Amino acid sequence: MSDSLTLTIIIVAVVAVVAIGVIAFVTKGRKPKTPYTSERDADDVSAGQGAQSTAEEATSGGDTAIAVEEPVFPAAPQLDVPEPVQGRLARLRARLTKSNNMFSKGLLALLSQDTIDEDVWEEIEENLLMADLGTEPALELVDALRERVKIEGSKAPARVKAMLREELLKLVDPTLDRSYLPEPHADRPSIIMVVGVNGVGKTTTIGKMARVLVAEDKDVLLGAADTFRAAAAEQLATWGDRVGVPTVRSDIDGADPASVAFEAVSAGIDQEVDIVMIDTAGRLQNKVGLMDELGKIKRVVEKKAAIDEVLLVLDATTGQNGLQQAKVFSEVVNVSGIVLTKLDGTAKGGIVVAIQRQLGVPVKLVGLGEGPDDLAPFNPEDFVDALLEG
Ligand SMILES: Nc1nc2c(ncn2[C@@H]2O[C@H](COP(=O)(O)OP(=O)(O)OP(=O)(O)O)[C@@H](O)[C@H]2O)c(=O)[nH]1
Ligand SMILES: [Mg+2]
Repeated sequence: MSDSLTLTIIIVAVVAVVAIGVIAFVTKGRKPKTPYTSERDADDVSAGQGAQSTAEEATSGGDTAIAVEEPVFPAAPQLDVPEPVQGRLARLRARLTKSNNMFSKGLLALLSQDTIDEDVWEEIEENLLMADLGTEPALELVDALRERVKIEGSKAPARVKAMLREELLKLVDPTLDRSYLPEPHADRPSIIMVVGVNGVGKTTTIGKMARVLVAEDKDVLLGAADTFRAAAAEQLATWGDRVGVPTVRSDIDGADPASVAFEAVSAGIDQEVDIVMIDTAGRLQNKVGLMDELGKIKRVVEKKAAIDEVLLVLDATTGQNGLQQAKVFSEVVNVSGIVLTKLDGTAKGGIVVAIQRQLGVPVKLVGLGEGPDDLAPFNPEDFVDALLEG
């Protein structure tokens, strides 16, 4: 073998080694941020194959070693990019307007009258009750307004509106802790359990929340512990799939919900996700059965990790009736926050105040429609503005 041939072989070999190194590095750098084994494994396999085929080309000799082509990876599923959460509550204004908001129309007109006599105050109180504010808060608001109108003597609409805003804000209570993201733990995910009667929007809310969390760069895992309804796990998994969030579910209909929840939390710990969200059934043969089931899920999950947050989902359109159901839940599980769904379908925004009063738990999120990003963190100031300007 001539010297020049040996030199050529050495050069080709060196170039091939460098090419393999470059491709392996580029592939690694491209890997999306995902902690989940299924996707990560698939990625690693394709990366490995890319490097291997390149190595084969390189060692087959001659020019092919230099003319390396980009490896072809299997197409990644097209994931949704959820909207940021900031400013979402502003949509409420438009949606309450559509449903003829009671606060803005009736109250302000009444309060701006030249003389507010006893009859008018009664009418104001009636308006507040019709907006689902609840008896006690309605009386408090009327008393506070009467007092202020008496002292200030001003009937200018702008002034009256400002007074109403302030008094409403007090009732909604801006001092409550409304953070819907539990404090992170160093060694395990945060666990959120979602409860509520059937049809209120639990599964939809978890789906929307998974999107919010993904938008906030959190790794999420869902647990389909509603095994009562056959299609429930599929519904949840579909939401998760859209944003690349995995769902732990059972293939067996009617499987023990507590074991599914336990498996989900275990998987969440193993996969080092930030948050595990557990969906639960809203309907069972009877109330006692439902409550027993929730109690069991909680006990079993807590063998692995404490539940950080129990979100109770309530449908705003059921008004005061929903409150009765809510009380039963709060007796079994320690509800730490309310998600008020379907606020887009009611003119009775006062239900926020009634719920917080009766349950002693803050509204943390509100549902504003059926769209995937129609879930907004609850903000008292924006909410009161939406009520008054609808
Ligand atoms: N307009 C409106 N519809 C909503 C909202 N949230 C949920 N929904 C709808 O309410 C219906 C029931 O929602 P689900 O999420 O299946 O309710 P669920 O509580 O999981 O019901 P079960 O699993 O049967 O207990 C669906 O048609 C949702 O699209 C909302 O904020 N606004
Ligand atoms: Mg459901």
